[in-house]
Amino acid sequence: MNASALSSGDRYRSIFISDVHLGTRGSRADFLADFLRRVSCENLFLVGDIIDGWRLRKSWYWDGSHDEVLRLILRHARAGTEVTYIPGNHDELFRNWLPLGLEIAGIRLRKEAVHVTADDRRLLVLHGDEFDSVVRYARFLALLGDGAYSTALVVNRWFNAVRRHLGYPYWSLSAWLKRQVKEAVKAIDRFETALAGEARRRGFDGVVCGHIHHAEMRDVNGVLYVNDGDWVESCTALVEHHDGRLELIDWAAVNRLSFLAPRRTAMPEAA
Ligand SMILES: [Mn+2]
Repeated sequence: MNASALSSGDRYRSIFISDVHLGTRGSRADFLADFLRRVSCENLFLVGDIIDGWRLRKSWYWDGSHDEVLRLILRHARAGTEVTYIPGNHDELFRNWLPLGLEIAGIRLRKEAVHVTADDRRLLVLHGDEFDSVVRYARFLALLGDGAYSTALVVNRWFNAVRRHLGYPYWSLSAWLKRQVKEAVKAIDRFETALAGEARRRGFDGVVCGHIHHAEMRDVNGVLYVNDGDWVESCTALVEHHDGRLELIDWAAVNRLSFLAPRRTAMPEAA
């Protein structure tokens, strides 16, 4: 056992996180730093889109909490945690380095990984953008929570009041949104089915992925599908307990963190 003694907080066998999008203003790096400071694990899987390299070219946002996330990952690695970084489509510049079999500061770079749980389940770990062709609308659902929908109905009323005033016929924003949501739900289902199917074809008991910013753990035709979510629209991680039990943690909900609160840009603590 080489669980890192980094923190007096919760100790897990494994932790899976993805879609942190460091380098963008939307990243809740402050919440993730808080999480990483308070947990320890033997295996840490970074399941893609940790750093947002696409946006790096256009706009760039970085503050102390983004630094802190990288520092904490390195500290976990130094404390004995096996860290595996699977690049996603937003940090795909790292994919160019995959053939080198690169290992930086104890962090292994892999296109995908295999994880065997304590209760002997073989899991395929990959980001998931390879299956994008089936999931075009999924981002929409993540953006459209219940609150957004009721707001949309109010907006719809005003919108149509203006249209009426200008002599245009009624156009139902809510019906349009409902159609979009239905498409998004179908797209997420296609994504989940495709990834579970891939795991089954290759003889795995399950698959762990990210990419669509939609945390989920469910059985898909006898194969376990797990999506560890994101740290932009929600704050979710997948953890494996020491007996192999898998659990999705909603860090924002557990700690009552508000997404409306200003981002904390606290200076990193002394190492
Ligand atoms: Mn992605």
